[in-house]
Amino acid sequence: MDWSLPPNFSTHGDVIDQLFWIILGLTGLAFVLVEGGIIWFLVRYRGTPSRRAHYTHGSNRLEVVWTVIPAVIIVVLGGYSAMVWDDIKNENKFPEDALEFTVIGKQFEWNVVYPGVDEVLGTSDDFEVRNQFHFPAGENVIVNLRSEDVIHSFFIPELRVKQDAVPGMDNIRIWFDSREPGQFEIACAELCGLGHYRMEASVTAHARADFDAWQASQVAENGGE
Ligand SMILES: [Cu+2]
Repeated sequence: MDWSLPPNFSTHGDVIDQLFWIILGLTGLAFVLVEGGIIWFLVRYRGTPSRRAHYTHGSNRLEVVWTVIPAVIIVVLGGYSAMVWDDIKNENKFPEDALEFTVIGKQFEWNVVYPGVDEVLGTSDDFEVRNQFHFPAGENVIVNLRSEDVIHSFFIPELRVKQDAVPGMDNIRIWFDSREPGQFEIACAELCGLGHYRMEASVTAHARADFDAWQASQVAENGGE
């Protein structure tokens, strides 16, 4: 059984995974220390007829130590997480050379609007494909995420990208890349109705030449519309 994280294909996934493992390590260590302490105290100070109970006011020094250490860890982790978040989510830092798509979630499918050969959305050669998201690997991708009805969540684990699509919010944008070609899926990660379980789309990161060939085949099929 593969219990670890799914393989990471995206550039920004490295630092997300690093944060994940740091937090898991710290919380895991705290878990072992606390549970170990509970068991040790249970055994060490178990009831013994010959020993009387002892009343203590505790130790100020100990309490300061075990309050300050977690507080410092949380502030450092919070600051670091905020920096990572800003690098990935801040639209002012989005790459300028990205290829843009629009993905529209609705009960219960994902429709992808492609910019077409001119690579500009909103022009006459745009075309739409249902439940298939194709894009070139090794290039930056921006997705304008929309919803037609209820809240859906656009989740591609291998690309470390997850974002809610919210009806009425027409300004949600996310960027990511896939460093290598690969085959993934978008699983809707927000319970959105009875058909939620079947709301999935295939995701293909192609080598550039393969993406161009796929796009040409789509344009031919749709009569250039
Ligand atoms: Cu959904």
